[in-house]
Amino acid sequence: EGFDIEDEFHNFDALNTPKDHPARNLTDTFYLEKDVLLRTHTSPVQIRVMQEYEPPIKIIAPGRVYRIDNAASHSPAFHQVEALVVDEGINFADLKDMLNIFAKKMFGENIESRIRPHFFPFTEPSAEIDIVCVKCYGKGCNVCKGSGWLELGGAGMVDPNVFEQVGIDSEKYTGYAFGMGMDRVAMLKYKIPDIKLLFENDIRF
Ligand code: 2NM
Repeated sequence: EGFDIEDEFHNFDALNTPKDHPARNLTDTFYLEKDVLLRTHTSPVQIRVMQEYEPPIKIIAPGRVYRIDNAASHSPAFHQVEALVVDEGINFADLKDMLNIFAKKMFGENIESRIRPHFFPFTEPSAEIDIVCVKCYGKGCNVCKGSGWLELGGAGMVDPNVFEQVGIDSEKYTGYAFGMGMDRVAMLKYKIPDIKLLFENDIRF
């Protein structure tokens, strides 16, 4: 676990996020003052661990994160869990295996999952993982917006530019990372219709 209050280096720069990336905007990120912000993901924990420790590294980083978003179905504070593995010889097959293991442990041995190409500044290649819709089992409905699939999280191989920012030799080491919104995972698993139910201190939650 790291800090809810971070600086731009650990939240954006070290994660290979361009200076003009929209996630840095005042309309997307809560700034307390210049160069002081509420972390928008738990990835700064991974950056701090990679700065302080030599590989092999295998960690999970759970915690609260903050994004400005006034959509009724979203919460300005929510929870992520991210995972990071860095060692010699870590490859995309290792990542796919771990994502499939995670999907099965969380949603049951018979869950169907798929991995789609995606883009993140901090991983290359990047992917998103979907599970088959927990409501309609793939037919298409209002929960999955007709697609039959639900997005579970993002993942990828750590970009060499990130290793360079934290002083890890990208010729020697490779790594994978993945992350997801735990509130969203809980909503899918327990069929909770509104994220705000998780923030009202109702003892049943
Ligand atoms: C995600 C998706 C993809 C990620 C990457 C890193 C780091 F620090 F190693 F570069 N930490 N977390 C990552 C990659 C997180 O969450 C949706």
